[in-house]
Amino acid sequence: MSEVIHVGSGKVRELYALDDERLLLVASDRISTFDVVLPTEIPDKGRVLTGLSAFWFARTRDIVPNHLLALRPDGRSTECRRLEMLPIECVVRGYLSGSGWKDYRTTGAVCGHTLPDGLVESARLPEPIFTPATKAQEGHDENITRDQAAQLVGRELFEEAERISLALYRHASDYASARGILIADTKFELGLDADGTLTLGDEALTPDSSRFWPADEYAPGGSQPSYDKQFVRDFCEAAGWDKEPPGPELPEEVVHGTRARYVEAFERLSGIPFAEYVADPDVVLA
Ligand code: Q0Z
Repeated sequence: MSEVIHVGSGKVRELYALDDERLLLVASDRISTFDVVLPTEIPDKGRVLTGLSAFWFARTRDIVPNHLLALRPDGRSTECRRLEMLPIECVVRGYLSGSGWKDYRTTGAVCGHTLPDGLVESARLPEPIFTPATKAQEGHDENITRDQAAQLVGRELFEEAERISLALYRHASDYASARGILIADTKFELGLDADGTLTLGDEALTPDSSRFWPADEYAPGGSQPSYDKQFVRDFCEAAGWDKEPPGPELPEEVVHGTRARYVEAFERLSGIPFAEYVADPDVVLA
């Protein structure tokens, strides 16, 4: 007789302990926008994110080992190796958006990277940059300098985390841009396994852990549409919602349009029909 113990909740995910070495990460169909979880679910969203993350884990093993042990047949649950997570978020930015744009506009730099003058919002950076952030218990993660991050994890681990994060981003962003999706920025969670090996955990290179933009609509000089959540944002804006909880219920056409965008991202990136993933999640690992 075994008990599964709930050990954590994210906005849209749950974490359970399977035993001393293993966790179960479950992705729900909940969706958040403007930092609020909406009352309406997007069917299959959790499966799409779990499948995409597993797809990337399988294809980045030569860059860094990862925590994935098995996909459950439900397609939304991942059995993973328990890691000792680093106390920093490993963010990589290839484009100037969100807090990166905000910091550049006010200081000309992001996390200690001084950038060229005259960059516009959403500009592609000359080189991708590693921009670590603190892990906030509540509220937003805060960008920190490379020296602050090195203080938190030690110089050697910091340099390895930076090298791995940049290599992952370069691999994934090249791959995705050839398939019509720009990965503007992304957040990795790295941890140490029992042997002290730096290992990729959590979810990786999904639209929930990254900014995905449609490549064919890319137009620097302003904000870009979100690949996955734009219908939801547009609806919320048009509904006049004040962005304080609770959020609005989504109408059927917004739910269906948004589900279609998630499935499209999965199929474009993996090259696998989503129905094949639902029938047998292990197809993304081949
Ligand atoms: C991931 C999170 C979620 C709430 C801890 N392999 C791992 N080893 C140790 N810790 C984690 C992982 Cl993935 C870990 N989170 C983020 C996920 C619900 C928080 F589904 N926290």
